[in-house]
Amino acid sequence: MWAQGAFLGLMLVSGATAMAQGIIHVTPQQPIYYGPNQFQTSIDINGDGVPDFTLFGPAPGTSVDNVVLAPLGDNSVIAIPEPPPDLGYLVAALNQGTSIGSSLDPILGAQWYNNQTDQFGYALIGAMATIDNQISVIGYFAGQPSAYAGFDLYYNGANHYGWLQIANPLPVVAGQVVDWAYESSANTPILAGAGVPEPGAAVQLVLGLAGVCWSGRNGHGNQRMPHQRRHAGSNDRRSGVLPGRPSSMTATPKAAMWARGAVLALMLALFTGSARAQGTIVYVVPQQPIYYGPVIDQSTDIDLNGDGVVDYTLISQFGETDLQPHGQNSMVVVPEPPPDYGSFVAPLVEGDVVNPTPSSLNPVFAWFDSSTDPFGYSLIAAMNTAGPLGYFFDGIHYVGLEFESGGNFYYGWMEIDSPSPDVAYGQVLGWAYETTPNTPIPAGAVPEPSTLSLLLISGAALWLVRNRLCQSER
Ligand SMILES: [Ca+2]
Ligand SMILES: [Ca+2]
Repeated sequence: MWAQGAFLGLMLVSGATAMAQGIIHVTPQQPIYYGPNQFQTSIDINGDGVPDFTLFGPAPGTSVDNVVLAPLGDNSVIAIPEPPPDLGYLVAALNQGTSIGSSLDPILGAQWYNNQTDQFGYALIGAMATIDNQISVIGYFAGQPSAYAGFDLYYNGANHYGWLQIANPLPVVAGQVVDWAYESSANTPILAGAGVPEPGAAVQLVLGLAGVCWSGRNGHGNQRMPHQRRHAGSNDRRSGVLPGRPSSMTATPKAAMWARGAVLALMLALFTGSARAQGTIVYVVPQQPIYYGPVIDQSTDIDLNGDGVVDYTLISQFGETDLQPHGQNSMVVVPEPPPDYGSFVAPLVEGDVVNPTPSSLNPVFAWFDSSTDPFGYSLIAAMNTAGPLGYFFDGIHYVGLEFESGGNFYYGWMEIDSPSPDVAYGQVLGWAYETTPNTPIPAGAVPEPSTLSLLLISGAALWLVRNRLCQSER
């Protein structure tokens, strides 16, 4: 609220005309997460102190896990009636660029929904139910990294159209309201996603070098990846020595990510020998996002060092996600005290040094022991009737790793983003390991060669890659 006020204040100062008529864009100060758990969040679109929509779940009296959006007052949201015999409405998930206005002709089957439209007073973002042991999900947002809900904000006796961006990348009903915008001019249509300010100069600088040749060519970039992989010497993920740490994967366009992979490949090819001699850290960002969630029956094999031998498997099964080490590999866990069995993966914070004695970090930490563990894996996060289980909620955590390769043991870390405070889902952002055996590594640490050589290396590599790829583009 405060930030929003400050933002509006800034706009008043810097662009009074834009304020008088135009699109107002708002990024909430606190992330607005949702999941099929008890919660209620009021959204005040225009920051006037009057809530305009309520996001909550599960709706009272319903037997499924659902999340709904209720328009308050005279506000409305674009929704699609459920097919008979079901009752109710589903919030429409619009693509970027969809026109939101009084006429909804271009949006098949959709209509404006307000709290007088039916007996419920809300439309579903999504719902999950277990039918014959199978999870069934309804709603239009599940599995969409970015989609828009269109709304009509009614104030000063007029309609003001706008959009809410929702990120719900997994096929579950859990996600986040990212931001929103609305037309301050009455009765003026808005395009979904329109009105977001250009990224700041600093961000463009960071991305600029890598993206200089490939921006806007995401589709082509993907096609060339197999060729580049041969240079990287790894199957399907990038590995290498990174000069810096990305603040977030999602903040980096795919093209820039890909370019970085190319840079890493070259850096590895050219400088691996000397880097190894110093003892160094290899940092890996997976090429494909590794998501996990409570209702996805899937496993993801993780080959930390790209040698073709799977080191860990991330197992998502009904209700929980687990980490399974292979061979003599292990990770830092919190063993459950008897009479309970098993363990939870320990949530290391940045800077915790992964070392032979995890209890030095916390007395309850220990290495996972597959010779005595009854399951063979450790729990990352789960949801059950008692609530959330495990430690991977509410932000970034690290897993401390010890893995074996070629008869030697190496320490490493894995970074996991678990955005929700109580819904067990998230993403493995990346991992790193020490290339010198038996050498402790601080969680979150990435390679730090000497500044000068780093600059030379990255400059040379970037130049080479740029030229190579720009030429091949022609
Ligand atoms: Ca309001
Ligand atoms: Ca491996």
